[in-house]
Amino acid sequence: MASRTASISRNTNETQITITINLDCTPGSGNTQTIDISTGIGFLDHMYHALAKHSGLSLTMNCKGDLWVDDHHTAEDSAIALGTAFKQALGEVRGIRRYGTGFAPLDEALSRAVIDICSRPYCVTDLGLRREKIGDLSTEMVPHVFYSFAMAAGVTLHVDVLRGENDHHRCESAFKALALAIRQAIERNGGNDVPSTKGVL
Ligand SMILES: [Mn+2]
Repeated sequence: MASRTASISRNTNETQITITINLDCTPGSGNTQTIDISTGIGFLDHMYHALAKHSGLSLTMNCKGDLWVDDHHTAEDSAIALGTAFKQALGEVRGIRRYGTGFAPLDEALSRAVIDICSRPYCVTDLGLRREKIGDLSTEMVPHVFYSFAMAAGVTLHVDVLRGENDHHRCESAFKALALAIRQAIERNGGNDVPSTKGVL
């Protein structure tokens, strides 16, 4: 089977990012899962780490962004780069489940994510975060990270935090739910079929 990997660089005046990704690092895949994330925003690293871990991805991400401005460019561009790398690693949408759903609790918080790997970029989120920031990440950037990833990856994505009191828990359960949805959607179905009535995605 062809490996599903990518290495990309994305450089602007605001951020310099390198990513390597391997979509096939679930336990039993024969590939060691390695995750090394550094964006300069600790909580964002924590979220990307959880996303990679529970998606079964190996992911190295290094982002040097203009954090002296604020966290916006770093959060946005790292998500764009991750989506770009994901799309490149996946290649032609063929022989995968395409749809994925994930539910993840974290203590009192519960989130649901639904993904369709369909080349129709769309993103709807309802996260209900109340704090201004979690660590050094502005909570307004969390839905924007999901949006930016979905646009770059070319996926339809719906993420809802269904309940929860603690914003760290709400946010982390949302990323974990997305991870489980991705893991299901990219799973090989043993065939080579394009999973669409159109015959192309
Ligand atoms: Mn945590």
